Amino acid sequence: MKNPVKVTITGAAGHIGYALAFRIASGAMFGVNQPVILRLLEIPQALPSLLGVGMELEDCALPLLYDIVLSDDPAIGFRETDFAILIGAKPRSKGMERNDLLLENAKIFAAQGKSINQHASADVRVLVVGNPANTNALIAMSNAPDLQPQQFSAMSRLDHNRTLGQLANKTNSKVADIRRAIIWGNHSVTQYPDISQCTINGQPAFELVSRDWAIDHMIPRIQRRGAEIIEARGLSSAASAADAVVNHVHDWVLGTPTDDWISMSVPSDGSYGISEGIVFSLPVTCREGRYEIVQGLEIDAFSRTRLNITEQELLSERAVIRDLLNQG
Ligand code: NAX
Repeated sequence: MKNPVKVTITGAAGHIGYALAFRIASGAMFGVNQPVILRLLEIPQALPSLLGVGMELEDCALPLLYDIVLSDDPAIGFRETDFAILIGAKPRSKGMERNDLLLENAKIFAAQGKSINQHASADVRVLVVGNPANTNALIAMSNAPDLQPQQFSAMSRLDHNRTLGQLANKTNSKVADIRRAIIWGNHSVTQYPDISQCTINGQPAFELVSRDWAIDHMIPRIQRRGAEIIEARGLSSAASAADAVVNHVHDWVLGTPTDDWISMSVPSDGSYGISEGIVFSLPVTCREGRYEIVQGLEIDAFSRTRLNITEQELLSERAVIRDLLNQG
């Protein structure tokens, strides 16, 4: 057996954390030959519940799970960790304005960025899930000056998977036969789910569905899928979000298939004319634990308009939390 990888989950007693921990510990993220140590981090009020999660993990007697650390201290939670999955965030409460939510979360992610910088493995990979995920990732990254920006990402894989699901459903095809979906931009209602590059069994998606269907039905549905789930379940997406976390980290570490790419929110490097200094969802391929932004895709006038809208939203989010950037 290999040496265990250490994985920190913040907000581990929450809905997504609860759905995620067991999947990581059973081998879904890194494969069935890779042992793991889980470092589960919570706020003090949630420690009793976290203790219960720890007990259940123990009761699974999972052969790959070498150790479980439960803590409310980031210095312990992030100690020498290889993967930091930042799920814990402040939810929007009644009467809270969007900017208040941004600022409240900015404080959490600035502190966590500093702590990761100080305590995590030098090669740590960070995935931010807690909303507003893209801007939280930007804050964490800019508060970790000893780490490379490329070690930070935010999750748009759930939106990517939702796009595959919708397209498979509409075309009566299998998800496994679809390639090259893209989520551009922010994990929010301005995101742009793009199927213009998609193929289904090698055939361009736009030979099987109309552009009008994509514009009038698919795009708005993906953009508002989170709300649709809440309406149906009375709770927000948890299992599907945990599954997307597994997919995101799995592909980042173990690589993407040769004929496909995935969507990851990563620090913009100016590709596709997107401003640098924001965390933007883009198509990427992964090899040997590193991602590379797919280059050279054609951006038509419709796509450009959509890219601009979501870019502007991220720039305005950044303006709200500007004071918390580069505090490292
Ligand atoms: P829950 O409220 O069930 O759980 C959040 C947990 O985080 C709680 O147990 C809380 O005690 C803990 N927490 C809060 N602040 C913390 C801190 N500073 N350190 C450690 N733990 C802390 O929410 P859940 O349904 O699990 O969702 C978590 C986050 O994921 C939310 O911000 C949500 O909006 C976001 N989502 C992001 C998605 C994405 O695709 N990027 C999709 C799913 C989800 O909506």
